[in-house]
Amino acid sequence: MTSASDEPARLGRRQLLRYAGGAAVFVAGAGATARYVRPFAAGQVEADSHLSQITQDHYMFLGGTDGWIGLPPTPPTPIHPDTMAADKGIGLTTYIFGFRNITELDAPQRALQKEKAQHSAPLFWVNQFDPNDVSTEFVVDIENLGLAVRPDLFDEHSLHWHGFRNVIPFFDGEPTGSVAVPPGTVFRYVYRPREEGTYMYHCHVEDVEHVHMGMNGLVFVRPLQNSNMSLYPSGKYLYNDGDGSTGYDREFALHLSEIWNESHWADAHIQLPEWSDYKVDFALINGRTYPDSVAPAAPFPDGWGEGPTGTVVDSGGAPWTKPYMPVKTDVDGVLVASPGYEHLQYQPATALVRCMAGERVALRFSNLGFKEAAMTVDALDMRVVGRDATPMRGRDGTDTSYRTHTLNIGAGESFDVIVDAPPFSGGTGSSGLGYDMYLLYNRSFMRANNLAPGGFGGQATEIRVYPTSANIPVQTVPNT
Ligand SMILES: [Cu+2]
Repeated sequence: MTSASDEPARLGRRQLLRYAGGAAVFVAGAGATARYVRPFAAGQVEADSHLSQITQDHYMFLGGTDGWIGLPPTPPTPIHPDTMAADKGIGLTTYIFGFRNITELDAPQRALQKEKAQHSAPLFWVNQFDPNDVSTEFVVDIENLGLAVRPDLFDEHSLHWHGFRNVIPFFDGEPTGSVAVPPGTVFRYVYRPREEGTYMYHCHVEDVEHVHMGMNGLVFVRPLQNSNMSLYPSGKYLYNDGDGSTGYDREFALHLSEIWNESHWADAHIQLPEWSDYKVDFALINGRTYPDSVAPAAPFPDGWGEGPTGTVVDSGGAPWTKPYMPVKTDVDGVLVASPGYEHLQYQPATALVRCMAGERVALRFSNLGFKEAAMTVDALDMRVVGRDATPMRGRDGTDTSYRTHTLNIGAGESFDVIVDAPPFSGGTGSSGLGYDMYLLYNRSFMRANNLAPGGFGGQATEIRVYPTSANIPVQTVPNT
């Protein structure tokens, strides 16, 4: 931990000389501070002295590579399912580029994650920057692991935090205006997230291709107001509202993306797609189509599980405090699938919304498909309290929140909504499910099917409202 008084002043000439002999690059950030970032060889992360100052709740390490995901396989066409994926035998269908969370892997494990990307990119969350405590900076390292299926390519990757309003160009990830990360190297991004709300991130290298191929995900910033129990009992808020109006009991991050089969097949088979032919074959939530979207998340890491005092706790009852989703990996550092859902091995996030009657449920939406999504829930109001990481307030503080059944979410837009879970009605219909089910779906029919007969699919998930007697544990991790 460092305090504001420990914060280094502008770099002196001596420091500059010390670093300038290598590949170091210096950046004078906004304001009076300076920070260094430097590319360094893969495997050298542990040796970096700066890392020792970073606490684990403010740090993440992402790997960028290629991989395969499993989407509905029917009806077969020459390009879907991709025969190269089908050969893997667990229901994989589609080639992707993507990110992986490699924070907890050692160097030998990280080296094995080539061709093991996931989609969507790992969900992570950040506390709003506290100007009185520079240790609340958030640090993300990215290692470019290379592309296993396309060794002919030497594509760089980067991290663009979409919507971040005060990023210095050096950390913006747009490769012609700043820098990108070549294969075999690691680059460090440093953020001071001053505006709370829901954002998204993606690779910005050849971005039409890399974003669409899967290098996109959701990131959100928790407000400094959090843990103030006097405005809302849970002490959890979407914004620094000052009045508890954005307080919630449970939160769910729902990231929208799209798959155009032809481009994915073309990248795997050394062909060039014609991007003006773009169309949406599969529309996804958290990297999955319905009903996979309501299938279980990937298993928790060993020693972690669902407990009475927090949704994700270790065997001693301590809650998960790391700033990203807990997922289990095997001895090689590879993602582990839930039993029976082997085709979702590289799509670890669920989009299921689970709550109890009377609770306030926060839904964080972001869209990094190329098309607008009309996300609809017919029987429940969604109260829109934030948009593009901005609270629904006029300049004079006027409340501009509104209620709707449909959110029209354009590409690159985010919405924060709160749903008041209605009283339990005894279970949906005569199904005896034990919960009331409300479908949350894209009302465009072309986005709400799986290119096959068989009813609803595509960009849809379920809101399941249980009776309070269900005693669902207090949530410590989103989407649980
Ligand atoms: Cu990339």
